Parts: sequence; C-alpha cells; structure tokens
Amino acid sequence: MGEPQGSMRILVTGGSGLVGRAIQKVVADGARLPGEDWVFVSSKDADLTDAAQTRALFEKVRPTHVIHLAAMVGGLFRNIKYNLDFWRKNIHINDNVLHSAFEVGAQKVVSCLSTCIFPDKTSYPIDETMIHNGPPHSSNFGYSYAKRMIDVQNRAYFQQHGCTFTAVIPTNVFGPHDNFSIEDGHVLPGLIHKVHLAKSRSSALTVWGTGRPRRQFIYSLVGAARGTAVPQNVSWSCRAGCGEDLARLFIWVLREYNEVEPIILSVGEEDEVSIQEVAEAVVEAMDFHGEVTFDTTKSDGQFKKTASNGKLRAYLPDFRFTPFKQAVQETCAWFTDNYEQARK
Ligand code: NAP
Ligand code: GFB
Repeated sequence: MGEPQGSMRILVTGGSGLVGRAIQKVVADGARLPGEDWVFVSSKDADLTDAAQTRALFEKVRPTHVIHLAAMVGGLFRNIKYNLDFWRKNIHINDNVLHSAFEVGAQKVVSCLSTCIFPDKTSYPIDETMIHNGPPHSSNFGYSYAKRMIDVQNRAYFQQHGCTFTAVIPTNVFGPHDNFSIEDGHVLPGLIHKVHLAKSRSSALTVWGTGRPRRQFIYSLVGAARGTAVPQNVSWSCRAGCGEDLARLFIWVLREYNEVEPIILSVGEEDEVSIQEVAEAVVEAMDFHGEVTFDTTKSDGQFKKTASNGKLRAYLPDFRFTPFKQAVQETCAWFTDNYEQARK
C-alpha cells in the first residue's frame, strides 16, 4: 500500500450510480489512504444541470480532487429516443462541474467518457487518439458529442490554466447497483432482469436484435456479490499485479495518471464477446432452461467498438480483470439477492 499523499478531499459526482457505488465500496473496504476524505454525492445533494446548485456544492465541499461520474446515462434504446436530452443535460452537467472545480481550485478532475463516443466508421482497434476523427454512431450522437466536449474542455483548461483535468474511457460497464430497467438500461442488466421475469413467468427470453454485435465489458468491482471481501493483500497502486476492474482503475487514475489525454479502461480485444454470448452467459448464470428467441425487428446499434487497452497495459502490464463469466455470475447473484431494492 502506498504512503499518504497529504491531505486530499475527493468529491465523487454520480456517487449513487453503478460506478460510484463500486468506488464507494472499494474505498470503504480499505482503499482509503490516511489523509484522504471521500465525499460521494448524488442528484439529491445538487442538481448538477443547475449552475448555482453545482457551484454551491463545490463551495461547500471544496474538493482538491474530483471524480466526475454524474451523467444522463442509458442503454441503446434510451439513447435512440432522447438524443436531445442526452446532449443538453450532459453538456450542462459537464460544464458546471468542470468550471466549479476550476473555480474552487481543484488540483485534478477525472471525468468519464465511453468507448461508444468514438467514430462509427473507423479502423480497429480504436485508440485514445481517435476520439474526434469522425461522427459517432447515429443512435447516440447526443450523448457522444456531449462526452467528446469534455475532452475539448479538459485540453482548454490545461492550455489556458495548466489544470490537470483528464478523462477515462471505459467500455460497457456492468455490476451490482446497475440500472436493471429493461427499457432504459444497458444490455447486461436488461437481460438479467428479463431472465428473472422469464423464469418467474415460465416464458421465453427475448434478446433484442440479431445477437451478432460485439462488445467489450468491464466489471465495476471484483468480489462484489454476497458480501465477498475485496482482497486486502494487494497494492492500491496496481503495480503488483492486481488492478482488477473499474473501481480500482479509477483510484489508480486519480492517484497516479497525470496526462491530460484520456486513457481507455478496457479488457483486451480478445475478450470482446457477441450479444448472443452475453445472453448465453446470463442464461447459464441464472440456470434458465426456457426458450431463447431473438427479436430482429429491434435495433442492433453499433456493430462493434473494439478498443485497444495498449496504453493501460503500458502503465499496468500485470493487472488482471475478473473473468467475464465470473463477473456475470456475481452480478446475477446480486440482482437476485437485492431484487426489491434494485433500480429497475
Ligand atoms: P448511473 O448508474 O446511471 O448513475 C448516474 C449517476 O449520475 C447517479 O449517481 C445519478 O444520481 C447522477 N446524476 C444523474 N443526473 C444528475 C444530475 N442532474 N445531477 C446530479 N447527479 C446526477 O451511471 P453509471 O453507469 O454509474 O455511469 C457513470 C459514468 O460512467 C457516466 O459518466 C457514464 O457516462 C459513464 N459510462 C458508463 C458506462 C456504462 O456502461 N454504464 C460505460 C461507459 C461510461 P441519482 O442516483 O441521484 O439519480
Ligand atoms: O448496452 P447496450 O444497450 O448499449 O447494448 P450499446 C445494445 C446491444 O445489445 C444491441 C442488444 O446490439 C442490442 O440489440 N440487446 C439485446 C439489448 N437485448 C437487449 C436488451 O434487453 N437491452 C438492451 N439495452 N440491449 C450504449 C450507448 O451502446 O453503450 C450508450 O448507447 C452507452 O450511450 C453504452 O455509452 C456504454 O453498447 O449499444
């Protein structure tokens, strides 16, 4: 474990969401260093689309560091319906957060982009240099352009004021505390919820689209289900062969990644899976024996967005991700155990 780095007050926006809850658990389970004060906030603390509320929150907390997760988030089908809302809400949230952080003198801000914001027509694998090289997939242009502007704004804060405002680019994330809404959420939580309902109704599972699109998935938090303890015998600096999963990678970026240029946080290209394979993993994890059908009238969305984790590997050559099937099993177990209070 590293030595205390002096007094740090870390504000995490979006602290009640999938990624925020995972970081909160890792911090509570031992990642917090002496001298660190972590503050997790949700929309109940401030509506970050509102400049005055955002400014008041930052003046109250006076963070030295910020992990900025808050966003309007959704799966393919929510994005298709609400491109305008995704653009406006996220543009407002991001400008309010970045500028409030600047005004209170925060030393570092780590914001969150997504691999879906890269150009749709591109060569593969996608890397960090390609963000602005062409239009994103039409299904989520509102979200994608709003997210791309974080990168523009980070570079401008650095150029004019020397700020270390940076961003990470995760692939599709999943885990406990996800949004399991079938209409609004992402594919993995959606399929888990659908299988749960199909089992209770003895009906078929309907997978949307052809099942052929391909995705890389990153788990939010290793060992999250059924009270499994996060391993304590690992270096939080991730230099000793640990580094599992997104929550810890965020903490590594906060403490040790000092570039303004973003960094992709992804499993390897070889770990990309088809949506059909995703459905099969959920069916197996939930011990579902009913019929599985594909509704090809529903959109497939972007066919693939295969990203390189070469830059991450150059920093952290030895780290391990939780195997996909294990992570799916843990998430299914969490959903089953927490069905009543899960977001759905
Ligand atoms: P999430 O579970 O939907 O959580 C969203 C968070 O943002 C919640 O804490 C929510 O607060 C907060 N929020 C939303 N609107 C707000 C507002 N107007 N004011 C204040 N807070 C607001 O999202 P997530 O999946 O954890 O995503 C976290 C970050 O990762 C986002 O920036 C997202 O774009 C990015 N990302 C996600 C994925 C993915 O697959 N999920 C992939 C790549 C990147 P309430 O709980 O109070 O509503
Ligand atoms: O996770 P998802 O909604 O988003 O996955 P994207 C969509 C893919 O899964 C499509 C198929 O190929 C769908 O046809 N699919 C199959 C399903 N069954 C289902 C289901 O029950 N629910 C859902 N949602 N999909 C999102 C972006 O793209 O990626 C967001 O739109 C976000 O902006 C996120 O950034 C990370 O991977 O297509």
